[in-house]
Amino acid sequence: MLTARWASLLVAVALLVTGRARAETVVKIGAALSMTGPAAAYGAQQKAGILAAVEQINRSGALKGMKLEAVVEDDGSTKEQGIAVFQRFINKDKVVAIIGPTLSNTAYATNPLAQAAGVPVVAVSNTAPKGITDIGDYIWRVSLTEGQVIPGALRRLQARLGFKKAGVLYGNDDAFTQAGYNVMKAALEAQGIQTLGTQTFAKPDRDYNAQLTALLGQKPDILVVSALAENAAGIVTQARQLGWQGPVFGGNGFNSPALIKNAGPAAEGVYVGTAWNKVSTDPVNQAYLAAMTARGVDPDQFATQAYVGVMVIAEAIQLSGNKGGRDDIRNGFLKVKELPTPLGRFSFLENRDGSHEPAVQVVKDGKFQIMQ
Ligand code: 1QQ
Repeated sequence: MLTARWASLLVAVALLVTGRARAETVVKIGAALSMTGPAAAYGAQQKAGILAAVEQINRSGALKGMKLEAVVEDDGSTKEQGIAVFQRFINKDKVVAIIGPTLSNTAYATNPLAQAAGVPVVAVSNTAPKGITDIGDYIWRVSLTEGQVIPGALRRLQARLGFKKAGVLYGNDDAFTQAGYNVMKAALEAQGIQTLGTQTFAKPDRDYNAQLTALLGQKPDILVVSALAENAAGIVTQARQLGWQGPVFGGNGFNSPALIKNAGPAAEGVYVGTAWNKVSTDPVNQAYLAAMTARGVDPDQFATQAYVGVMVIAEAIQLSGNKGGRDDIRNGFLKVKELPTPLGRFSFLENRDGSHEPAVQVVKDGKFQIMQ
């Protein structure tokens, strides 16, 4: 009788003969994403984008003899947890690249660790213009910065709506909301839009009535807000409750369907510059949408940017002669040019920030619609 040991040996021999047992080299990527805390609205979408891209690339066989594996960990939307996750990725999991962390605020604290260890980082949602890719030559970014999106979006919006006076509200305890505010302030000035008043809040705040009452009392034509999605929903809801019917222009924090879900009809008339034109008829975008739908995911900008983060890593591996080490990937990034992605043709700029065409969207009939 064939013993179990003999049977497994025979299977092993058969697999060797057919070549199927030849182990593929595993290329391990760490993803530090906010699954909990104030940025949790973005993390679930980012995870979905990463898993979809990893599965598609592995199935395509593009990385000959190699297989991508994503290790997803929760950065908790905080610097402290982000640092712990990065340390684990660098020293224990020995990943070859890191995607994330979700917030710029966290990235300021985590990315110097990766830079020092020579582990390439791909930021897929950090939009603070300064202090991210400046950290060093291992830090790269797919997400467009507020500086790349807001001035153009505000110009287009002013041409359409013709506003002249703004009330401004921003979060003063977060690197992204502060950086977004600085960009908004400069863009308003550059366009000759008068800022009647400026108010602040912090992430734990839930009541914005005092700030909104002060701003609305000055009779602005538009409210300009830099906030993460959770605060943004409360701000928009309370502004409508105070009788504000005018437009609200938000920064990147507003680019989440969580805003619409939580604010409901109050979100109608919210405008936001976005890195992703969801309705683009480009075949790469259409194929991406179909693949995500087949997985039961309705992707937002954050899912799409995370998906492109994995695509860019896979492209870098191929461009470095199908080598998947930390330096191979970093050196491969230097060669990524005009890569067709759902975000459009993607290239890295000399400062390692990303470059592609942005768009403007408006909440209409309960969903984001691209402003034509
Ligand atoms: C940042 C952001 C957030 C709104 C998205 C996660 O852009 O922290 O830079």
